Amino acid sequence: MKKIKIEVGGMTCEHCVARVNKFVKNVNGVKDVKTSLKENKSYIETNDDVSVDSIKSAIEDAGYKPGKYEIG
Ligand SMILES: [Cu+2]
Repeated sequence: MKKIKIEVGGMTCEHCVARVNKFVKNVNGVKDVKTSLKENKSYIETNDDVSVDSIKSAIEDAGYKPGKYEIG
């Protein structure tokens, strides 16, 4: 299990949060996603083989901007 914390730019309301959660959850191997509008961050739990790039792509596909991230 891996934990990824990543900044998400461009969210303005809870609909944005729901959209980010939906797109990130669709990535293979993602177990849980919690996104905070206040912090502009997503907290993601994944299988070990999930790459940060696949998470970034999902955020971009949702229409938002992935930023700095931490793994651990
Ligand atoms: Cu919104």
